[in-house]
Amino acid sequence: MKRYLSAIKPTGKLTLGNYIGAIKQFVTLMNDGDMILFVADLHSLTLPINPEELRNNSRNIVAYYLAAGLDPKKVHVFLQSEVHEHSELAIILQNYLYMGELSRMTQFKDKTQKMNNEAIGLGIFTYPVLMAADIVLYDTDYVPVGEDQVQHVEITRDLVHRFNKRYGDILKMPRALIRQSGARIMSLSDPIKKMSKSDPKGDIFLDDDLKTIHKKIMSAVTDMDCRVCYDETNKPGISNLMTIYSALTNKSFEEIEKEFQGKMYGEFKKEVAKVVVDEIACLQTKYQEILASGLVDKVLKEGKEYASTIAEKTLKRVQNAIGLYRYE
Ligand code: AQP
Repeated sequence: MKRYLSAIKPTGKLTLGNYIGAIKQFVTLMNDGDMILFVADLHSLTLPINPEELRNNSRNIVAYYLAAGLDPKKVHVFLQSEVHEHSELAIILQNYLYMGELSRMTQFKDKTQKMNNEAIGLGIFTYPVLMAADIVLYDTDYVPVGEDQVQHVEITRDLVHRFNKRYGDILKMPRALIRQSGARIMSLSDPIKKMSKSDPKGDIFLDDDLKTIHKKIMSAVTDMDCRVCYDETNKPGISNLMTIYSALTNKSFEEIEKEFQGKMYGEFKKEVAKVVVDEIACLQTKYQEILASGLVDKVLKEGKEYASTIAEKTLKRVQNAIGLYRYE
C-alpha cells in the first residue's frame, strides 16, 4: 500500500492557501493508501511564536483537518513533537546534508533575506534536515505539497540517495505530489506573493467572518484589462482568483473564461466570493462541532501511537546501519 505523508506548521491561522493547496488534496488522497498527517509544531519554532498561540494553532489545525472531511479511521494525525524519533533522526541526518545546499534553499533565503545574520536561528537553516527526517521516518512514498515545498522534498531525495549509497537500501525514496490546480494561491493584495499564514497581508483565513471574506475578495487587486482570462504573468490577480474558483468548483480555466466572457470583473469577483464563502461557512460549522466534541484529543492520541510504532522501527534500522547499535 502506498504511504502519503504531509504536515502543516502551526505558525498562524490557516489560510485559504493551506486549505486549497494542502488540506483538500489530503481529502482526495485519503482513500488511496495509508495517510499520515502531522502538525509540524517543531518546525514552527524556527521563527518567534507565542506559546499559547502555538498550542491553540496546533489543535485548530487538527480540527480543520477533520472538518474538511479527513476521516480519522483512515488518516493518522499527530503532533510532531510527541514522536521523539523525528528529532533523534534529524540529529543523525544532519550529517548527510551540507551547508552549501542548505543555504541555497529558497525558503531559507526568503525568510531570512531581511534578517541580520546574528538574528537567524540555526533551526531555520536546518529546517530541511528535520523535514527529511519527518519524511523518511515513515517509509513515505508520496509527499503531497504545494509548489513552495517541492524543493524540500527534492533535497530529501538527495539525502536518501547519498545515505543509501553509503549504507545500502535503508531509506525509502519519497516523491513530491503536487496538486494540478491550486498548488500556489497568491495574496489578494499582492498577487505575485504567496498567500502565507505568517504574512497576513492579502490572506483569507479559514476563521475569518463571512462578510470579511466577501469584502476581501471584492477588493482583491486585479488589472485594467477587464477580461477574465488566465495569464499569470500579465494578469496575476485575475489568474489567482480563477485558480481559487477552479479549485473550489472543479471547473477548468477554459470553462471559467467562457462563463465570464464579456462580463465585468465585479461580476466574476461576486461569484468567486460566493463560492469561497459557501465552502468556508460549511467548514466553520463542522469545525465548531469538532472542537466541542473532544474528538481532537482522541485523534491525536491514536495518531501518536500509530506513528510511534513505525518511527521506532525506522530509527532502529538507521541506527543499526550506521553503527550506533546492533539489534537482533
Ligand atoms: N498559498 C498557498 N498555496 C498553495 N498551497 C499552500 N501551502 C501553504 N501556502 C500555500 C501549502 O500548505 C501546506 C502547509 O504549509 P506549511 O504550514 O508547512 O508551510 P508553508 O508552505 O510555508 O505555509 P505558509 O502558510 O506560508 O506558512 P508560513 O507562513 O508559516 O511559512 C504545504 O503543503 C504548503 O505547500
